[in-house]
Amino acid sequence: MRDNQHEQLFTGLTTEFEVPAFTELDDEVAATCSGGLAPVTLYTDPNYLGTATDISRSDDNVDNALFGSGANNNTSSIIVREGIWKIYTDNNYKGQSYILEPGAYPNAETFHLPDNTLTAIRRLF
Ligand SMILES: [Ca+2]
Ligand SMILES: [Ca+2]
Repeated sequence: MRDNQHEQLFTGLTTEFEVPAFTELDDEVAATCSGGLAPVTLYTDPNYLGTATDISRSDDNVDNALFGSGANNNTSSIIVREGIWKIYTDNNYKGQSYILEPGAYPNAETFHLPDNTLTAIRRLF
């Protein structure tokens, strides 16, 4: 995605929080997913499979703080249980980004970063 396209997307999201692709996190999904009850769980495979990494606070490089988790540059699905979070392709909250609200994001298309690129995540609210 080009930078100006991204800026347009970001502006639209921050003003209206229109996130067309994500699905509501229902009890059935929550009950079948691995991982704990952290605000966010990152999964290395689509559909909440693979290695789960619980995120409880902002992290400018998921590879540093969660060494061995496999989340860095391998996240392919995400569950957000609470809060508004922004995800980034690069460390220190840089690169492409996308804002997530509570919900279930079963693949990279739904969280709008290229697959296997997520490196940083910041809680906004
Ligand atoms: Ca992956
Ligand atoms: Ca990355």
